[in-house]
Amino acid sequence: MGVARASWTTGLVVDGTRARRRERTRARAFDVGKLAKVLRRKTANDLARVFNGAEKTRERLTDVNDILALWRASAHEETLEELEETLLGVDFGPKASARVTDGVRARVERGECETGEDVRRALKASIVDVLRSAGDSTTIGLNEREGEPSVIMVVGVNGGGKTTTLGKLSHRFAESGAKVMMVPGDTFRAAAAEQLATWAERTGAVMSDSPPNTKPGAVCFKAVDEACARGDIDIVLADTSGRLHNNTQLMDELVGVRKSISKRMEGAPHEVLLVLDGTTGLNMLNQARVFGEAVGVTGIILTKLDGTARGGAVVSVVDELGIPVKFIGVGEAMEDLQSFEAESFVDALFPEEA
Ligand SMILES: Nc1nc2c(ncn2[C@@H]2O[C@H](COP(=O)(O)OP(=O)(O)O)[C@@H](O)[C@H]2O)c(=O)[nH]1
Ligand SMILES: [Mg+2]
Repeated sequence: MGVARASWTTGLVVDGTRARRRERTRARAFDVGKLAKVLRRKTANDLARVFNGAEKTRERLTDVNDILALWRASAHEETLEELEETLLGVDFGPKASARVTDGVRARVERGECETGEDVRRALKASIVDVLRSAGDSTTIGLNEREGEPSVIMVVGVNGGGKTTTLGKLSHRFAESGAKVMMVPGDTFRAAAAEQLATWAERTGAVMSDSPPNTKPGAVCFKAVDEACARGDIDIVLADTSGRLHNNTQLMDELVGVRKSISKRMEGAPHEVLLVLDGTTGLNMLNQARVFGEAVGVTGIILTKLDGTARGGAVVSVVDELGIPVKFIGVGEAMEDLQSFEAESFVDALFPEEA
């Protein structure tokens, strides 16, 4: 991996016609399957960061150890109720807490839980079941048509972390050898394009450019057009507005942006990622539903898990919306975006006792 990656990255900074032609050849050779594999492999290395990111939620969950220390299979109902309470305390929400606890109860009743440690394993397995029920978290949809870029649209309310996440995604794609174009589709906030341009510079991405006062749909249409014409772009990352004068207007605009992208490229966008602020816990659910219905969200990115004891909301969001979490944000730095893998996440919440 090291050598291939190095040559990719080098290709991103050289300029001039020959270099560009070379990049184009590389872009064609760019292998979607390979990228998916890289993203998956990264997951394993991510555990430590997830671990730190989930610290506050984990602290709150140490109650589980105390509860399980008193485990007696003959009096399990009471313990299961206490477990459910603990899950509620980290924002699993009533529905997901009940579903997880039911999963544990089923395992207990099948005779799989003799000891407290067995129950702990059952609890973790039950949470993993819920997290996996919404589909595959570990892959992202990419364009499989040769020579064409993949288009990823990022949506969510203001302040949730969209633009920052775009920067982190750009970094991650660049690390995997992809050439990225960023699209300033948030035309509502004056400083949004500048913020995105800073991220583009920092991560070696191309920034698409539109004349002032271009409508967001047209900004995105033109960007996809430009990416196709250049021939060296692998991933187009489109930022969008998180606030307009009212919600209906915002949703109409996002639907319009989506349509403009599809109009320029059949099958695009290949992913519509919804960025949700993890610190808002269960409050994010309604918001998520509105976006989900309007623009057909294909994956969730939960940000700011580093600053919250409400990390359990991940489970609730997946359960309620049936949409997989694909990445989590665990800090403000470029590296602080982690692939979401159910088992690693649950291991981070319930580490093995030393
Ligand atoms: N601690 C922490 N802060 C984050 C994370 N993601 C974004 N932020 C911060 O949240 C604030 C809003 O982010 P921004 O990307 O501008 O949100 P947008 O309005 O949705 O585009 C910024 O101060 C970011 O640095 C994260 O995962 N952890
Ligand atoms: Mg923004």
